[in-house]
Amino acid sequence: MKKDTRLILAIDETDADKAVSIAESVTGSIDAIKINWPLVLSAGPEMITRLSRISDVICDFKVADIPNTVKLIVENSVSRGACAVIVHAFPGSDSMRMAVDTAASMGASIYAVTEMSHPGGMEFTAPNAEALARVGVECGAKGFIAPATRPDRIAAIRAIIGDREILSPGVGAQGGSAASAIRAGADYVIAGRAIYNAEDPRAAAEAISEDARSGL
Ligand code: NUP
Repeated sequence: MKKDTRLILAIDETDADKAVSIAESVTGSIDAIKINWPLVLSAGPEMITRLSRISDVICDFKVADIPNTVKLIVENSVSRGACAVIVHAFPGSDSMRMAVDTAASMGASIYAVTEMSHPGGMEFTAPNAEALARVGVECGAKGFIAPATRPDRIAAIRAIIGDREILSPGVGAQGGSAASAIRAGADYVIAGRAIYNAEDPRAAAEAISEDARSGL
């Protein structure tokens, strides 16, 4: 994955052609595209392949399952063109290790969710975020998801994971600041609605990326 703009676009736009045209319009202004269930369910898993011709694609499937099911989901995502898959750490180290080993055998990477960015993330993920990060470190995750809405928590996760990567969602629509997230230790910020709902997605992406880089 490039590390030029420090910005990952979350495309939760559910219209396939619109999603592709937004992806094309922001080429060069983002480092990767993250897709999630809304687009895959509405436009089909071939969207992974279609978007992977435009940019690196991270599948945010937040996989939380037994090792065999994790393996099948990661294999399928990577064989369709994903360079990385996001998984939950709470199913435990056997599931996490299976995710990491499966991705690694195909030249891809795994990112593990720690504390989630929405208010409900305080209920269950926040009290367990450090332990979730430790599972990811022990099992070889390439990086972690930590909330731009709570930059102090990015710093807390950074203290546990050393130089592994942090991708930070919650910028824009959820109220987080790109500069603060990067300043707290994130490598990349993730933004969705603030870009794909903007009148000029490219200009919106460039503004967020500039803000992110100002935090370096
Ligand atoms: O903690 C998380 N928060 C979060 O928003 C973990 C995530 N993976 N996400 C995802 O990031 C969320 O599912 C969505 O795809 C994107 C944020 O989108 P937006 O709030 O910028 O529109």
